[in-house]
Amino acid sequence: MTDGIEMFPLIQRLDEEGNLTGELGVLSAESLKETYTTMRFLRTFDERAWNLQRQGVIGTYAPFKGQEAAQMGAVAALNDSDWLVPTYRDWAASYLRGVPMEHGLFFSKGHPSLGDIPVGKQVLPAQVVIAAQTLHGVGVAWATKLRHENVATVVTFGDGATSQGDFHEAMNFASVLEVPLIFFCENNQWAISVPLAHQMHAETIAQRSVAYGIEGFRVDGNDYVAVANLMHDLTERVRNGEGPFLVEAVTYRLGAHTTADDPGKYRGTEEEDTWGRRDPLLRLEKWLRAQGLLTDEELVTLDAESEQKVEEILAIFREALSMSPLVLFDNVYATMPTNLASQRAQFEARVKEVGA
Ligand SMILES: Cc1ncc(C[n+]2csc(CCOP(=O)(O)OP(=O)(O)O)c2C)c(N)n1
Repeated sequence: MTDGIEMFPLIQRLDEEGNLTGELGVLSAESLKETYTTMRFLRTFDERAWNLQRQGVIGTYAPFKGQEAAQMGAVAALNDSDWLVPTYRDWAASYLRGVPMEHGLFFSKGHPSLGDIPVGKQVLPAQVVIAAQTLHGVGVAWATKLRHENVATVVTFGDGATSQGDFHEAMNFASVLEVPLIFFCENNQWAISVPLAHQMHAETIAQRSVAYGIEGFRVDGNDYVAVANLMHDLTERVRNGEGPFLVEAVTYRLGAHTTADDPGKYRGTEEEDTWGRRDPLLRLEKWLRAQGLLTDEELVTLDAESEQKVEEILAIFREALSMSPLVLFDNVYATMPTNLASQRAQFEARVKEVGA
């Protein structure tokens, strides 16, 4: 049997003790401080979103705590004309591409603005159907190739998505068509309650690339320095027509699958503690402190600023909730069919009656 771990050794540049084991590469100490600031804000947002669900303010929410470095690294090298095709947990990646953070809350609330991508931002709305976006990613990348646009597309998905037929069709199609696409798997070890070992008999997801005749990579997904540098290289290479590629970012979902899940039912605290020590924020924090670039006082300021930003997002979100429920009928048909028009009229009467 092929030894996937030997064939695809884990690429790492910053270890969990915060020691550099490789070069900073395309990154600088200043840029890493900025990255850490953004990560800290994203963590604050994610934890607040969890609490908002508990308070009944939003519906089901899929936290990304622990996956910040993977998601931020996945898009680190993209420029304005490149595309991101994300899944439902990718609020950090989408935010960096210009999707306002309140969209994560709209999505949980079923708010009609959940898919309103700002004009000019090359991001698809979050996908819930597991692995479906891998096919959309191929479509986007193929379109850019046919138009000779010379742009890169990154499609993100979980380890569970690689057990779906869509993923394999997408890999095959992308490879045959040689599209400028990077398949970016956030291997967070669990597909809800199903561990990776119960999903596949292979040792790594990266080795799946071999079957499709493309190059694969396995990177420490909690190491922003490694992920960002790898994605920088691969983005350049897909622009040069060398793609597609498969990246397995080995990470961990530190929290529950969603706010409707209890991981205590299927995994132990020992595993969670081990991965807790590999937290992407911790290692970056350790490195920045060792460089004299981060102090306790600055952390207090960063937290206050993060809280302030989250409050601003919440204000926008609350304002958006005052929208009439009748907007559910907008943007479906250019000309509304009569049966829908009659349903709208009934609903409007009911809304008036109950005063919603
Ligand atoms: C086609 C399809 N089948 C089943 C589901 C139900 N479902 C929601 S999340 C999930 C697990 C996905 O795991 P993974 O791809 O590893 O992503 P993660 O949630 O860990 O980020 C499943 C099976 C779904 N959304 N779509």
